[in-house]
Amino acid sequence: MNATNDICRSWLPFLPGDPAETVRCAYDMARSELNIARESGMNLPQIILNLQEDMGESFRIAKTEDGYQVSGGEPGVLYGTYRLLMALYAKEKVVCGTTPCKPFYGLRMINCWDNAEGTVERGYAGMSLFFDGGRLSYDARRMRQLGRMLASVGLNVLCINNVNVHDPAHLLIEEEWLPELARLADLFRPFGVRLMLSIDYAQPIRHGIPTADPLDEAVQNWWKKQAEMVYRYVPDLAGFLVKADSEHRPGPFTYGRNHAQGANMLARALKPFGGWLVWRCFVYNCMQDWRDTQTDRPKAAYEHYAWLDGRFDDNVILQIKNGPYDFQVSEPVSPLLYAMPQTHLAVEVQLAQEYTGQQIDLYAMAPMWKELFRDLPAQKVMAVAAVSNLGRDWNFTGHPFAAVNLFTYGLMAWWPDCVEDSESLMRLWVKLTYRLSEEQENTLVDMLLNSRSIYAKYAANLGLGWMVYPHTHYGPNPGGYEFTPWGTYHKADRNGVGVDRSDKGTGYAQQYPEPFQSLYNDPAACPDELLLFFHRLSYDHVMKDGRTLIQRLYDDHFEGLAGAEHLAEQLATLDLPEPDAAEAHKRMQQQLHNAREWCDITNTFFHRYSGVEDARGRTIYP
Ligand code: GCW
Repeated sequence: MNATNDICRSWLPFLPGDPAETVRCAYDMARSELNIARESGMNLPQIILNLQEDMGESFRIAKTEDGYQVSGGEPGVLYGTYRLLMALYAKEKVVCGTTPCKPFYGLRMINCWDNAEGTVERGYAGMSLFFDGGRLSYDARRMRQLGRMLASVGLNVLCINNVNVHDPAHLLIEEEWLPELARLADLFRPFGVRLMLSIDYAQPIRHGIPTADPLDEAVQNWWKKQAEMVYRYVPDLAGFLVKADSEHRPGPFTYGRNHAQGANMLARALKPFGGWLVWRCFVYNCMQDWRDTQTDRPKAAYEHYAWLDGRFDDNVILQIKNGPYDFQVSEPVSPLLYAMPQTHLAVEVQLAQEYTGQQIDLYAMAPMWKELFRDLPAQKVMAVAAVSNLGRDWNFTGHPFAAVNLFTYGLMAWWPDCVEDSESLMRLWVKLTYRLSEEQENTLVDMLLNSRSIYAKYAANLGLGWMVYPHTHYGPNPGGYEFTPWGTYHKADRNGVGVDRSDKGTGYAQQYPEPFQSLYNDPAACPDELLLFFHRLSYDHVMKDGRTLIQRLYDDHFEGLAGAEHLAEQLATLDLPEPDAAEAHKRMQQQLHNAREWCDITNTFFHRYSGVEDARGRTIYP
């Protein structure tokens, strides 16, 4: 489908067309966006913009006699303008006050997993927005629209390339590609969005240096020289993002060095330019022998990093996935996030719905982040990153409702407390995106609110994960990961299912501080949604609600399927504009098929092992 001005609207339909092309700074962008809103017919009161450089990213909205005054720095004044416009359009209360609205996290990042040839790893919204045919290739108009979307929810860092740096994306930091990269950075600058680049740890080897050892002087000097060149073209680059010693990527382990030595070497090259070195902690043995019962993958990150606390330079940020495994539906918060009080940390979430329905099945994430932010040691984490759900599709996110995840992520990254009220956040997205009757608006909000638990019930209940097709990660394959080298086993057999990660098992629960350690260690205390993540239980184990484990497995799967059917009924009642309606309906048919497959296959799988009949006599296929 071709993108037209009307269609590329994300949640900003009151700003039709494109942000102005000639604008160079956030203050001018704010003025220009106000004009666009006025010209679109929005009935705006008088709005005065007051640039106060020292306010930086913060903004303050004050009521005046005839309207509002938005004060803020570069780009705060633009953030404030978008917030005000959105509140007025959605007819929500404008939050005015004397204290400036400040972001909780300094770096609010989007990580794109885009490859230079134009594909997107785990991308479900079409090809890359930034690359094609082995080079940087983008539509400047869409870049400005993306800048507008990101700034409207306060996101400020965009890493454009995959952490798996496949050739020729390594050229992004080489002179050949830098002029084009500089042009891209210019497009995002007026939105307060800074670019970031994923780099290949072993890049010096491509330049005749025989090693990538972080303690080697030639390696250190190469990175210094390279950083200096990159910053000559893009002086405000946010920094480098690195996946090292992870899933076959090169890293310091090859040279007998630890990750503080590796990260600090790169950080020192960036330091003179104010750049951050963001180092991912997704390090584990991806070549595990399934016969090996000593190794427990969720323990890996803590074992690799916790002891290094305090040894990282002050411009290093360790980026830790929200859970210890890998973006499964239900995971506890990674224990590493509690274990490094003297190190800058970022938490990484995944908007791309790799394990959560692939932008086909409905899955709104705010309720999940609510749990994450409730349990996160807030003062110790200084940045957030999200794996992007964006692509070249007409609406950026494939499923028109998947945009709610980018939207709520941005607001949450600004002010995590707001996820407490996931419902209002999602309602705001609905109001901004569609013009629905009150009843239909409530229906869509209800669908979004329930979508996660519905998906979890049919696809991954009680903390089970990995029952998917290997590699593609869509659809049920309960034994799919059991005998693979990925360390991802639920070990279902005729006696029970789950892994004992308590002090009597792998000891993973011991990596947590209290109160989490005791909570997770004891099956009687452990929350249901994490039960089989932490414990191995027999099918006749009696759950908190009095049902047996096997009955709960059956019930949840039937309820999940019924939930998906209800979502389809609800969708049918909505008057959505095209092409949203067609796109949402098409995907809903796929979701229904998927939910049925999950329900039937998983129930049959457990029935075959347990030999226990469903107490309610529903059909479980032999
Ligand atoms: O979950 C895995 C994904 C990989 C991804 C990796 C990571 C970019 O399946 O596609 O690689 O995580 O986060 O590095």
